[in-house]
Formats: sequence, structure tokens, C-alpha cells
Amino acid sequence: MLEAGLLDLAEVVRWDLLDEDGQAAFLQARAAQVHAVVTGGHIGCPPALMAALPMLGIVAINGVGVDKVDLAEAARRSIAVTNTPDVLTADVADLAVGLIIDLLRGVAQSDRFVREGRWPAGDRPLAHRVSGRKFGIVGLGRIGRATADRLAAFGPIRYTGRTAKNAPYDFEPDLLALARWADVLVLTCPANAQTYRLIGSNVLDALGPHAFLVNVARGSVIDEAALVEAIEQDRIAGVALDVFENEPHVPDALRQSGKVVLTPHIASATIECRKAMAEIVLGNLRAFLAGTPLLTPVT
Ligand code: 8YV
Repeated sequence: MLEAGLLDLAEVVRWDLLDEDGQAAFLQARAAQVHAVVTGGHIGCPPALMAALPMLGIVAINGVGVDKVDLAEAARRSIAVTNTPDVLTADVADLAVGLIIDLLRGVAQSDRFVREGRWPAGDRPLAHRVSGRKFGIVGLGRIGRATADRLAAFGPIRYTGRTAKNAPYDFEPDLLALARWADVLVLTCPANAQTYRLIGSNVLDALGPHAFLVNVARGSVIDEAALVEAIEQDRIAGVALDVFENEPHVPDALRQSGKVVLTPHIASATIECRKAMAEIVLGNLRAFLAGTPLLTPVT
């Protein structure tokens, strides 16, 4: 979808498909011919690449997260940065709800149980009720709000973040207090210096052995080593993760634990969403090439 549209606009070089030597050779021969970088939210534009492209005018992110682009450096060099807000909100919120239901009810595990022919030997152990649970949201931005609105059908909602929002949910400024209250803590905050490894052993212990954690934000928001330890020591009931510290690599301890539901960063990966995201990326690039106002500049 996106790549086909890009080919209509300009020459496209797939940087991610070049090996180290190929990347070095490309930069040596053609660095000054690159005017735009198109990238994913969780990939961004590495500082060394940005520095190596003297004519770079735009970094067009095919995603909402801007954490992997040095915005200050981009501003200093007058490089525009765009992202794709709004169009992915519903899909990410939908997946958060799906992960919660899977985590508490054991949907994926039950599927494996049937497929592997284990049913005739006996029923699955009982799972956990979703309805009536208390849901804590970390970051009530667009995605957090959409997630909260869906979860309000299941149980009470409280949220934390930098400031109280105009929302029909209780604001809890103290993350630890929110974790102590919640049965399910859902991470929907942006990745930045303030949220780096925000969820460490103190928050995991505030959640406790009967509570669950869901991450559809960024891997960097959780201290993954602390999480592995909490899972191995039964200090938390279960975890569902769509994002990881070092994607696409997932620690063995997470892959092997029966308390963990894993998805490979698919929150925005629907045909409808990716089509809408691609249209915004292409719209921004067309505007950049035409010198007209960008559709969704990151400010
Ligand atoms: C996308 C994301 O998977 O929006 C983001 O920041 O991380 C994801 O929704 C990714 O950007 C797709 O390229």
C-alpha cells in the first residue's frame, strides 16, 4: 500500500533491506540526493542517519509515535517531521481490549489446547472474569481515552498521566496508588524520558499477584528485566504485551511463560488502518514536494 504509493512519487531506496556495507556505500554515493525518510513509529530515524543526509527535508513517520526521531535536532535543521495520529486510535484501543480478554480468559491458550488435541484428556483450568474488573489507564491521550471508553463497558476506570483530562473518569496522579487500586493496568502513554521504564518492580508489586498488566504503548515503558523477574516469582498474575524493548526479539522467559500473552506489535496492523496511515504519509510527502502545508506536522 505505502510502498506502491511512494514509487509513484519518487525513487525509493529500502534502507532496511541494505546490509551495513550496502548502507555505507549508498551514503557515500547518494546521501545528498535523499530528501525524505519514510519510517515506522517504532523505528524512526537514527541520529547517525539523520546526520548523514545533508539535504533531508522531511521524516514522514508511518505511525503515531515520535520517540525514535530527535525532534530537537530536526527542528534545528528545519527538517519537518510528520506522523499519522487519529487513524490508528480505534485499532490500538480494540487490540488493548482484545488482549485483556485473552489474558483473563485464556483465548489463545484455549485455542492451542484444542488444536494440540489436549481436550479429550480433560477440561482447561478455570480462567478469570473480565466484567467488573477495575481498570487503570496509564496515559489518557487519544489511545488511552478510546481504550477507557471501551473498557467502561466492563468496569470502573481510573487513569494517571501528567495532568487531569476532561474525561468522565477519575484522575489518580499517583501511579503507585493507581496500580494498587487496579485489577488491570493498561499502558497507553507515549515513550519519552518521563515514561522510560516507568513500570518497574515497585509498580509491579503495587499491582500485586492478582493483577494484570497490558502494554500497547512502547516496550521502553516497562523495565523488561523487572517484569520477567515478577512473572517468574509469581508477583503478578499475568501480562499481555504487543510491544517490547528490543523488537522483534522477545526474551525467552516471556515466550515460555504461561502467564504471558504475546503479539508482534500488531496494534495498528489492520488493512483499514494501514491504508489510512499510508494515505496520510503520502499526503504529507506530496505536500512537502509541492511546498504546501503538511497534513499532520508534529509540533
Ligand atoms: C506501527 C507504532 O506499528 O504508531 C506507532 O507509533 O509503533 C505502530 O502503530 C508502526 O509505526 C508501523 O510502521
